[in-house]
Parts: sequence; C-alpha cells; structure tokens
Amino acid sequence: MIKACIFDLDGVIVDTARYHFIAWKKLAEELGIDFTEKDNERLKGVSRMRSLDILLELGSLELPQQKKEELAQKKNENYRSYILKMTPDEILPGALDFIRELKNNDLLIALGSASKNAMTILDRLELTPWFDAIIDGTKVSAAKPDPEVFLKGAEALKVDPKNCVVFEDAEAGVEAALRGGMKCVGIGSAQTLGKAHLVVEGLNEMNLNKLNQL
Ligand code: B16
Ligand code: MG
Repeated sequence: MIKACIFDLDGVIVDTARYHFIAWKKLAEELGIDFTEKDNERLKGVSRMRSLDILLELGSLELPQQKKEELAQKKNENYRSYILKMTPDEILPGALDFIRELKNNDLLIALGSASKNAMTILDRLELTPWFDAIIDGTKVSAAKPDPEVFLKGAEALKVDPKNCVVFEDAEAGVEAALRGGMKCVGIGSAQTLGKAHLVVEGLNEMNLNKLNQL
C-alpha cells in the first residue's frame, strides 16, 4: 500500500537543466572547453562537483582542488542568477495537480534532490508548503545511486520504504530508489529508465489510480 511519494526536483517538478546548461557552458567557454547540450545530459542528477569533474574531463583538464572549488562556486553564482528569477509558471505540466490529488487523499510527500539550491527553487515555485519533508543536497553525504537521499525522506515521513514511491528522471536516481527498497516511477524515456516499475513522460500522465497499481 502506497503511503508516501518522494519527488526528485530537477527534471521531475521543474526543468532547471537548461539553466545548468547555460551556466556550465559559460564556464566551459572561459576554460576553452567545447561543451554541448548532449554533454549536459551527463550532468543530470549528478552533484555539482561531479558535474565539474565531467566538464574538466571533456577538456582533458586537471586542476587543484581549491581551483575546482572556485570554479564550482562561480558556476553556481551564475546559475543562481537564473533560478532567482523563476516563477510558478515553470512548474512542469501536471506536477501541481498530481501533488494536490495526493494531498487530498492523505498521502505524504517529500523531496529527494541532489541540489543544494532546492529550497530556493521550491520557494520561487511557491511549492514549499506542500512538502511534509525536504531532503536536498545539503542534507546528504552519498550521491545517487546511493539510496541515502530517499531513505532519509522515508525516515523523515516515518513511512516504511516499501510503502514509498519515488519519481525520478535520472538513471542513477531510479537505481537509488530500487536499492532503497522503494517503488519507482521513471520520468522520461523507457530506454534509459527501463528498470523503474513504470515509466511516464511527465507527471501529467500520473494519477492516484496508476499509483495504486504499482
Ligand atoms: P546544485 P536533482 C540535480 O538535481 C541536478 O539534476 C543536477 O544536474 C545538479 O548538478 C545537481 O542537482 C546539483 O545541483 O548545483 O544546485 O547543488 O535532479 O537531484 O533534483
Ligand atoms: Mg533529476
């Protein structure tokens, strides 16, 4: 029986990937690295530092830790200049309706995101009050596919992992949910998210009926 839903943020509730892309692209240009939208796909669901490592690998650049921290901070400041301008119009289709349906039926909801900017984004989207628990990149030490972020979500909600469903757009996130003993709905293509119990294109395709059939 499903008692709680845990949502990833980027790619599930909102599409921040384009802002991440603009900010990483600017940094790449400054470093003389060629960085395409296809390369950006590899950064989805991955932590900020790991994203920078992937970018540097693309340019065959090796830098000392302190320099890497400076660059990650620079990228984040640029990225934040975009997310600070976000509005509730940017909530992905169907997300708010589905959240509303869950709450109307007494299900609990949590956020399980790798982003350290998740609170800012939820506030900008005016979604914060809907969440019973928020676990973001500031509260976890192990990145997806480690299940830590989702297990902490279940724990905060006081719900057994087997009664939780995770919504995820990244392959590593699907794996994290399954490793945590939870049900998982993949958001995106069945080709990459095939291990999930169900794959849909977006939350606009979800409803309580489908949830209860998982
Ligand atoms: P930040 P999610 C992830 O969020 C993004 O998909 C990923 O591209 C980003 O690098 C990561 O958050 C860290 O974000 O730089 O804001 O801490 O999909 O787990 O909600
Ligand atoms: Mg994501």
